[in-house]
Amino acid sequence: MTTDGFRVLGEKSLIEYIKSTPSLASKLGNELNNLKIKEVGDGNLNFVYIVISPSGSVVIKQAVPYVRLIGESWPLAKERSYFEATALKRQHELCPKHVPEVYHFDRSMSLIGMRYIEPPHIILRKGLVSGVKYPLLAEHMSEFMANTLFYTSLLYLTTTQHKSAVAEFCANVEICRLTEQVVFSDPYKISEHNRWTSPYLDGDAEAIRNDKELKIEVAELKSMFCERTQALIHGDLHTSSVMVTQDSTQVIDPEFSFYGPMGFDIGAFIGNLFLAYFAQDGYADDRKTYKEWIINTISDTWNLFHKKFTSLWDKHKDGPGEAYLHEIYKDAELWELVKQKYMISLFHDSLGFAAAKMIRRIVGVAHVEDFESIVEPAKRADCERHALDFAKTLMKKRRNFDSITDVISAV
Ligand code: ADP
Ligand code: SR1
Ligand code: MG
Repeated sequence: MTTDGFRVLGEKSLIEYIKSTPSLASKLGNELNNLKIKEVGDGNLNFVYIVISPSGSVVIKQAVPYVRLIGESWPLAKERSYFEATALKRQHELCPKHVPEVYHFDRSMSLIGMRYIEPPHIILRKGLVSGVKYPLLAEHMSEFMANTLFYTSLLYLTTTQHKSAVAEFCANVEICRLTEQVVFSDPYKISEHNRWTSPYLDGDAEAIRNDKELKIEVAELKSMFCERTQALIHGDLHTSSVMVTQDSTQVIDPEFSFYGPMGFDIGAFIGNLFLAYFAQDGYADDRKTYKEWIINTISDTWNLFHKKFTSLWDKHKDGPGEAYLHEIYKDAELWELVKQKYMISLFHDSLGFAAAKMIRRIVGVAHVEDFESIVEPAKRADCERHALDFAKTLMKKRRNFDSITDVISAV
């Protein structure tokens, strides 16, 4: 045990912990003698245990003070767990259908107890690799993003409420710095952590490091990420942060949350769907119609988000939000113009961040199963190169796209 009361739990000590924690024991019906425990943490950072008793279940997630993917040589504040628990609770309030309930949080142990998202839920990325269609995905994800982003922005909050929330989440600084490094910096320079499908992509990785136009664009995106406190964002909304069935979508893992640019979440989700799209050509079976489904899902996600977000804005136009005071913007034509300007700028931000998230997964430290599951390196590199080329165009030319249909045409 460290002086701050933190100790890393294993399966045995976890049972003792649960026995002495009524809020967890009660979720297991207080039947604690034959618990089934399984560590399932396949993410990059933390340990996750599924705990099942004859009459209940719970998931326990513990942050350790380093990056699990790399090991203890890469320290990372375990205090990220506080921000994950706080964001999970807030997002659950704003979108209860799509965010698991938090049952318990222990700050000194960096430990969260939450709802077990039971099978047949699987991680969305795995479904995308297997070629499974999720007909409600765009509907659900647009709902999650519209609710969590709108209600935590100045379109809904007063500047006093917003500033105090911004101040609280500013302390999640270490994890933001990790994103600054691995998304916006490392892929554009030589870094010991970078890797790619070598030797096939050696030239492509070097071309990124020498691309002046791209570097100018990524600097703009990085400064937006660091400076813009637009809303409480999830901060890591890729396809492994979403669990799905045919009729349910659950968003997990908001430990990267802070007040940042909304486009970072929208871009993360859309960018990871594009990665899934470009990976399809590397799989053995025919994925033609599946690729069409992914493209339609990208398009529906943005269009539905646009519709839901602007509806919330209309609904609350004379509410507490202090960004656009009703008294000033009540003229119908002006109101439409204001919304159009806001949404097109958010669209361009989202495309830029989508591109940055794609590039980092191909030439940076953390890769994705979509490509990693393509065993033959030459084939994998071909798919990755198509994705990289598209991402570079998207980042550089994002302001030229007027609609998601234009973007799809460019694919
Ligand atoms: P990390 O922060 O390390 O990325 P995640 O939160 O992504 O960890 O969780 C890692 C894995 O644990 C997920 O891929 C998922 O399989 C499983 N998991 C996490 N939370 C839950 C949950 N509430 N219910 C069921 N499985 C979960
Ligand atoms: C060392 S980078 C690890 C990555 O995993 C998380 O899911 C985030 O995307 C982070 O960038
Ligand atoms: Mg994760």
